[in-house]
Amino acid sequence: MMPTNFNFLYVVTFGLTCALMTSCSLGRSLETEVYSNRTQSGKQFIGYNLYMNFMDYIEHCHKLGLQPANVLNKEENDVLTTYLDGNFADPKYFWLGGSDIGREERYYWIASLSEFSFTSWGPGYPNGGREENCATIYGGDGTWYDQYCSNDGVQPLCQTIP
Ligand SMILES: *[C@@H]1O[C@H](CO)[C@@H](O)[C@H](O)[C@H]1NC(C)=O
Ligand SMILES: [Ca+2]
Repeated sequence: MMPTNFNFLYVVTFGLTCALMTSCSLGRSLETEVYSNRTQSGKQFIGYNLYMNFMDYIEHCHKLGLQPANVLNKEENDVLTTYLDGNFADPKYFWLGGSDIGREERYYWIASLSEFSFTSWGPGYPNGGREENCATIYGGDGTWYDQYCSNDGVQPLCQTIP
């Protein structure tokens, strides 16, 4: 009797607490996560309806046992774009796990430190010089843009480790 009531109260309290917060520590089990289709390499992308800067984004993925997203070819960018366009509301700008910090104009993937091979930059991008050093993707059409790493209005995009 006692344990049952206690558990019920706990679940209700915890659920309400989480519902009132923009994020909660055990949010992963309560928040609905939609995974992308698998790419040919076997990985899946996972986007979140959260907004944060680049450093918090890298930490967000690692905390969940995931990697910041890296997009290695057109097939991966197409799978990702279909997923983002179909599952998220505009403006749907997401972080990619790539930066040119310390290597201006030579973007590399944070997870592997390898330089971008495939890219999907918008015409004229990246154009932010030393001010904008972190990569984003617009989910509406799969185009990439450089952005201030400190911008806290961009959504996190992680991937499973293939
Ligand atoms: C998986 O791929 C199909 C065919 O392209 C697409 O219609 C569907 O929306 C995709 N699912 C996700 C979750 O992206
Ligand atoms: Ca730059």
